[in-house]
Amino acid sequence: MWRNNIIAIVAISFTVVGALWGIGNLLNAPQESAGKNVEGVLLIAENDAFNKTNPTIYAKVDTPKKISILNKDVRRHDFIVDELNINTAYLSMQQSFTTAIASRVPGTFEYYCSLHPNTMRGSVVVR
Ligand SMILES: [Cu+2]
Repeated sequence: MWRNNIIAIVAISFTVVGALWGIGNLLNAPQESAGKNVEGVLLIAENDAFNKTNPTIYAKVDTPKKISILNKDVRRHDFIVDELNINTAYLSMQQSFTTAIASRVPGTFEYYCSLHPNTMRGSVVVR
């Protein structure tokens, strides 16, 4: 009798813990959509230019756009967009930094490398 009660309690405990664990997993279910459909841009800093031509980067209002900056030069570069609060800090050779362009307002925002602002400079257009 006593022994049967113990077994019953242990069985109930397992059931309760199992149920709680299951509910916890449901509540914390990973967001399937997160990370999907995120368009990305890769900017390579090389020979004192971004992607050779410092291309204009386009993004949509209220839609974060992933952007990675990779430094392939021996010398350091950074990537700054003051108005969008983007600043990679100095990247040394083969270093990269990934962030997002995000803006709630449309506009044209200047990007540049603070070490070579004359040759590494372009526009981010959010529309
Ligand atoms: Cu630079």
